[in-house]
Amino acid sequence: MTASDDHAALRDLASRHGFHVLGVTSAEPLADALARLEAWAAAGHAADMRWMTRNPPERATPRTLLDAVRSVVTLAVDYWTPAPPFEAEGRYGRVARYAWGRDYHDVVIPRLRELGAALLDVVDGATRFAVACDHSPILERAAAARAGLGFPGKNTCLLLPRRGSWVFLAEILLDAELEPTPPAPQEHCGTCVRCLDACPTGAFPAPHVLDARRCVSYLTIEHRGVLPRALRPRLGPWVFGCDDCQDVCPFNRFAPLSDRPEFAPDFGVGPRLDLPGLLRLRHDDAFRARFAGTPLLRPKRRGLLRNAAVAAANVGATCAVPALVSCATDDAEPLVRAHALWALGRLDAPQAHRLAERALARDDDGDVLGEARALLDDAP
Ligand code: B12
Ligand code: SF4
Ligand code: SF4
Repeated sequence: MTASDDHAALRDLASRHGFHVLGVTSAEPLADALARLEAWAAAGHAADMRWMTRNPPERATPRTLLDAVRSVVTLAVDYWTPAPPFEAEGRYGRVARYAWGRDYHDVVIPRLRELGAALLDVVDGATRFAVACDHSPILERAAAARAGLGFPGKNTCLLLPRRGSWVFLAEILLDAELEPTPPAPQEHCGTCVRCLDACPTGAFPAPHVLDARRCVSYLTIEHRGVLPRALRPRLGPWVFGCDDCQDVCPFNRFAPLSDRPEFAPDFGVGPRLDLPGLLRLRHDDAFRARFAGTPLLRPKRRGLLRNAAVAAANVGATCAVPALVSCATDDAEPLVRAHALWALGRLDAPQAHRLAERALARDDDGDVLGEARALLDDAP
């Protein structure tokens, strides 16, 4: 393949390695996106994700990942699979679609490496490549937008023509020059504001800007500490991630069915989790065994049980009261004890008050004591 390459041949090769969309952009820094990232970081919208704010120019410069980079191949993988509409039925918490099956990093990254090696065979002058998917310091949406894969929605997700946003993004950086793919057909959100209206926590201070401090996805996956008390009721049934701003997007009506079986519910936890069962996972080993190979390991047991306690209160899961009592009484993690107390305050107030008094007498963790005091202060 020559430098004035054949994009159709590249697309064919990518599709044989499991990638549904391919674009190419130059190795130039992503200047506009850098300005947006810097403004986002300066406004505090990155919350506690310090890796996002430590060195913005690095994330906007493809050379960070491969010194000799000359082209960036951007890729998208469909992950939409069908499922019945979510029903909490007074006992289930909700899982974001991207996490229904196997952890996408484990599925996508090995295929990226294989495709990278295949590109070395066919692209003239290519001798080295680097791969990126999610964790690497590169602004993936901005790189993909510049390669013409799609356009940024008001919900900040990259929307792909005829696909929508249910895609994972990934990149292969190459030390050979490839012709960039043309920009995507001019499409945009127009006057639509459905995602802004649908966000349960008001996490969009403006169109195209997400404040992670209020985002359910951030709070349930990345945030390590206590969930802000005022936002807890707004987390609704979400126990891991959130799809509200994508579920309402009209572009997502066109999402094709993913042909990757690994993303289907059968390969992971599926769209909902039994909250009493989750709250009974009282040891880290049992937690790791239950969620091995899925993205739900990320918040660790203490984070997921924290979320489960809040979701249990929000969906009125009185069937989870015995498990919550046990968590509030003797879970090894203060984070779990604190949120279990809060949830019991909504589901079984007399029991919660007894446990709050017990905590004040016996617990020594500041978060648990704070939760116990708040419960007793709020008591009628
Ligand atoms: C940090 C992060 C998060 C944070 C912050 C999200 C955010 N909106 O910034 C949290 C934890 C909240 C999060 C949530 C989710 N994430 Co996330 N996340 C990332 C990560 C690691 C970095 C994103 C980032 O740089 N944010 C900083 C802001 C400033 O940049 P940005 O949102 O990318 O916006 C850029 C462009 O869109 C452009 N831009 C933005 N607005 C406008 C407007 C105009 C007019 C123009 C021209 C350009 C433009 O400039 C921006 C700066 O580069 C990326 C992976 C990566 N390495 O890039 C995945 C990534 C963005 N996440 C992804 C996913 C799947 C999700 C969730 C759907 C998961 C879920 N269901 O819970 C949600 C979606 C929430 C949402 N509405 O964004 C996918 C998104 C795929 C897609 N189609 O867009 C990515 C790309 C991971 C991947 N490899 O597939 N995520
Ligand atoms: S993921 Fe949920 S909480 Fe976050 S911005 Fe979208 S709708 Fe709002
Ligand atoms: S819901 Fe409407 S405004 Fe939001 S991203 Fe989709 S098209 Fe754009």
